[in-house]
Amino acid sequence: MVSPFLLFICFILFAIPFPRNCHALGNLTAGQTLNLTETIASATNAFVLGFFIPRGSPSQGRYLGIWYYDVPQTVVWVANRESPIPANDSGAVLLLPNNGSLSILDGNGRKVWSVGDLPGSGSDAFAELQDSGNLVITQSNRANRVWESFRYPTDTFLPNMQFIVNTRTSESVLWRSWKSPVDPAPGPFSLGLDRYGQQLYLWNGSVPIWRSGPLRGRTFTGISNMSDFSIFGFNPMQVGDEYSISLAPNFTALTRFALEYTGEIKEYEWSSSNKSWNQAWLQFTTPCDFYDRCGDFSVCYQDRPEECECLTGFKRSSGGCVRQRPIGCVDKNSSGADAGWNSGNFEPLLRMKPPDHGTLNQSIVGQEGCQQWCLSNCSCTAYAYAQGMGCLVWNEKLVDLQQFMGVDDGISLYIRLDSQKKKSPAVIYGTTLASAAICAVGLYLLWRYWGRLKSFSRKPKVGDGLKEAQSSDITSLQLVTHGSIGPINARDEESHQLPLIDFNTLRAATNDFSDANKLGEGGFGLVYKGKLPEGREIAVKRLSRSSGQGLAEFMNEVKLIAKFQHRNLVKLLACCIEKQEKMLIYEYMPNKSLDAFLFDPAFSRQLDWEKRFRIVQGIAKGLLYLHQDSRLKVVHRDLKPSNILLDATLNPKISDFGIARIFGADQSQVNTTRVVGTYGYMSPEYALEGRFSIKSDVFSFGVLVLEIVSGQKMTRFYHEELLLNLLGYSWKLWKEGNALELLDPSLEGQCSEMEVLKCINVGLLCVQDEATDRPSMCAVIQMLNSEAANFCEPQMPAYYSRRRLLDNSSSSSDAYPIRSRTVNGLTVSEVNPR
Ligand SMILES: *[C@@H]1O[C@H](CO)[C@@H](O)[C@H](O)[C@H]1NC(C)=O
Ligand SMILES: *[C@@H]1O[C@H](CO)[C@@H](O)[C@H](O)[C@H]1NC(C)=O
Ligand SMILES: *[C@@H]1O[C@H](CO)[C@@H](O)[C@H](O)[C@H]1NC(C)=O
Ligand SMILES: *[C@@H]1O[C@H](CO)[C@@H](O)[C@H](O)[C@H]1NC(C)=O
Ligand SMILES: *[C@@H]1O[C@H](CO)[C@@H](O)[C@H](O)[C@H]1NC(C)=O
Ligand SMILES: *[C@@H]1O[C@H](CO)[C@@H](O)[C@H](O)[C@H]1NC(C)=O
Ligand SMILES: *[C@@H]1O[C@H](CO)[C@@H](O)[C@H](O)[C@H]1NC(C)=O
Ligand SMILES: *[C@@H]1O[C@H](CO)[C@@H](O)[C@H](O)[C@H]1NC(C)=O
Ligand SMILES: *[C@@H]1O[C@H](CO)[C@@H](O)[C@H](O)[C@H]1NC(C)=O
Ligand SMILES: *[C@@H]1O[C@H](CO)[C@@H](O)[C@H](O)[C@H]1NC(C)=O
Ligand SMILES: *[C@@H]1O[C@H](CO)[C@@H](O)[C@H](O)[C@H]1NC(C)=O
Ligand SMILES: CC(=O)N[C@H]1CO[C@H](CO)[C@@H](O)[C@@H]1O
Repeated sequence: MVSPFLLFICFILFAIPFPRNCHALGNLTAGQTLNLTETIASATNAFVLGFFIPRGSPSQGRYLGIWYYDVPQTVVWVANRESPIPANDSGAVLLLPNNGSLSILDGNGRKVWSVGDLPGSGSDAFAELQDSGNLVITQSNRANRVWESFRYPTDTFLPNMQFIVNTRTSESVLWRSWKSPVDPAPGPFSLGLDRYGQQLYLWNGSVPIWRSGPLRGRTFTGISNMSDFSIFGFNPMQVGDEYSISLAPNFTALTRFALEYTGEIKEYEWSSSNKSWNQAWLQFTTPCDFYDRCGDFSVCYQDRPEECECLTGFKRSSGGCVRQRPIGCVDKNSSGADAGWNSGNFEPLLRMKPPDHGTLNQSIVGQEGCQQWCLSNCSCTAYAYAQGMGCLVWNEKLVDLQQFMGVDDGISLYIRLDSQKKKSPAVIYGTTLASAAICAVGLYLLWRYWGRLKSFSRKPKVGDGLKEAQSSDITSLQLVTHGSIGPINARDEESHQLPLIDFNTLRAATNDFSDANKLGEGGFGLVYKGKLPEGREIAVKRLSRSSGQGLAEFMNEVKLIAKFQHRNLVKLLACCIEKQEKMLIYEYMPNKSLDAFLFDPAFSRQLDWEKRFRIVQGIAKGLLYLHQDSRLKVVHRDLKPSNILLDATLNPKISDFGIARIFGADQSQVNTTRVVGTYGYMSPEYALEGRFSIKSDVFSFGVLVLEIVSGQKMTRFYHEELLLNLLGYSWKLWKEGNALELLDPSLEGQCSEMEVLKCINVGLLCVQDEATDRPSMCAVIQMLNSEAANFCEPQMPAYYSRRRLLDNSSSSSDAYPIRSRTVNGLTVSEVNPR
């Protein structure tokens, strides 16, 4: 007698839950079947379609599913979720008939599941699993798409999928969780766009438990720190009645968003070194993320002990808060006269998740217009305006309010106050910046970063002197004319608001700009370490007063950085414009800049290979964001180790945008007669001919990579015997197959040869002489992430051959045929085009 338990074990051992490579058909044509052990693989073996048994399933029923070819047991789609093939049925097949629909037939030929009505005689019906993971049924020689699995997802959102809602019929494509880890049947949780197409909701049954907030540009306003987890963002699109949101194209990382059976949405990234999925993001990070945690007119604060607090002018009641006094607004009567009109009295709340049930009007442009729209209706309780989102107004209750912690998170929400609390509009939109702005920006900063301090009122009051200087306010000071800054067009102007901070606060913070507090010199100014009275450390960049050109650079930097949100770009916290002084206040980086580590023998050991590789990847991501993923196309022009700051975890941040240039969408190259940059990092076409493009930054990036690998400073390294600079020397070693000799000796024995070679290869491709030969940052990131080590063979790097030519005529020990000139005693050098 064999015990049933042993039988069960044998069954588990011998059943192949995920058949693979048994018989990988490429596709199904009309009349073909797929049996229980056969599979269909996509063209480049990214995904597999076949029958599987969920691991640990007690019933051992079989499901038709799609899973990753290379990644064990990660099912991304299930067909017959509710009707598994019983374990004792070995005769079931998937059939693509000549007529009828794609069906699963059990051993007795009964239809268990079917999709896609093939009209007429579907003799050329064709089912194909695409490399995106999409199972597509076509007809009429593949011209006519009858059905695709991406329209009928289960619990996984893949990079090429779209969130879709039909704005006419309100039908939405829904993701539905599994019932349990072993049962693919639909569970209670579903995810999809709401009927207005504004935002994603997660429902438990029919009750919303989470929402994303509407999109602003490419990020969701209701998700905290979103730029950290998705540098590519999401793209909205309207085609006919269909509104869709997709991940930006060319999203290459092996990643997926899964709606877990627990109701959590998790983003996973595949780590090929760990051979495991790493959780990259989770939608519930604080209790405030749960839908409507606090009730009506009540804000959820994740950092306060009370958590839920009423809005100003509201008092606690059951189910949230209620208005203490009526709003005091009389609707315009039919003749349009506005007797008793409430003329606009709003309290701003920063970094807010937009409340639910807003009405979005994207044709209203500008905050003023949005406010007017709200004022024109007495039932309007709040409004919010942001570029890339439009004007949102709320006409009833405000529910699901939350204030975020991240500086760039959320939007500014303007809550309508009752008329008794009226404040002078002059304070809110005062044109005299000086008094309003300067007197209490300290308070503002206090609130902004230390809102927890009990001694301060719960929320910032306009009367506290809070003043958000928008970039338009700065320009209205007429410090600078628009034309001199670059092609910023009005459409691109973000409504990002940047606080002003007053000069005396900064003077106190930096100990009167003492030498002891000096951190270094950047383009056009000195940088000081400062400490605000409350203890926060800041870095203050003070523009040298003498440099006339500095002003344009200053405005350039303010405008640029205020718009950026990326973990690999340094964050601008505030600025100061007072009398002759122009200062930028940044987050303070305790680890200073990359060159302080890399080129100092005492510290370079701290940068082991893993850290260096992460730094290379971080810089690449930051640069990609500048080149194509922010709303602007920006060429940095001065990428070098001293402009790469390192935070406490050695995460790199690109800084110093003093000479960065914004490119118009259709501009790919600019000619200039004023070449500014740093000796050693400028591409030849820029240094010699004044032409620059994003490929000039790619060149500088290549130099940086070679410096990071070798630990050698470009401008210091010169091989006396070979008469070669760092680029030429690297290329020579590469050509001879000795590239590993370039590696910093302090790294020996502790790193992956493949990664090192990959970096050197990428570095050499980036420093090629011809700009068009250099890869884009997008391609660089793909190469850095790829498993292969060999890409294109790099051509001879820039400056290599020129050096050779010069050898005969010159015995200068300069590595370059460029004469540098220091401007204002700073690290910026200028080269005149020839
Ligand atoms: C279908 O799959 C077969 C391999 O089974 C392959 O030879 C053929 O090219 C595929 N057809 C198409 C249109 O992809
Ligand atoms: C499926 O078909 C292949 C050949 O096409 C055959 O070798 C295999 O045994 C079949 N499997 C089942 C379960 O029928
Ligand atoms: C599978 O087992 C069930 C009962 O356990 C039985 O009713 C059914 O006929 C069996 N099917 C096959 C194909 O043997
Ligand atoms: C499909 O074709 C089969 C024979 O080829 C026929 O028996 C069946 O009725 C057809 N079904 C439909 C829906 O046309
Ligand atoms: C979903 O709803 C059910 C009851 O309707 C409840 O028991 C469960 O806790 C809810 N789950 C979540 C995550 O909200
Ligand atoms: C690999 O796993 C370890 C621990 O499980 C983790 O600390 C590390 O970050 C992972 N590495 C990657 C590249 O994900
Ligand atoms: C509208 O208000 C004006 C001014 O208060 C008043 O003269 C007029 O009669 C009102 N019209 C109506 C229809 O109430
Ligand atoms: C949006 O605002 C414009 C201009 O104020 C107005 O004409 C339009 O009717 C509004 N759209 C909606 C849907 O309210
Ligand atoms: C105010 O808004 C409400 C809700 O959207 C709407 O029903 C009402 O007609 C609006 N009133 C006016 C005067 O526009
Ligand atoms: C977002 O970032 C801020 C500071 O950068 C941090 O305090 C907060 O915890 C982060 N929030 C989430 C959800 O990660
Ligand atoms: C830049 O100069 C090159 C020649 O050096 C010329 O072909 C090109 O048109 C110029 N581009 C612009 C934008 O002026
Ligand atoms: C670099 C890269 O892969 N670019 C591709 C991005 O996607 C568009 C369209 O989807 C392709 O045309 C590009 O080649």
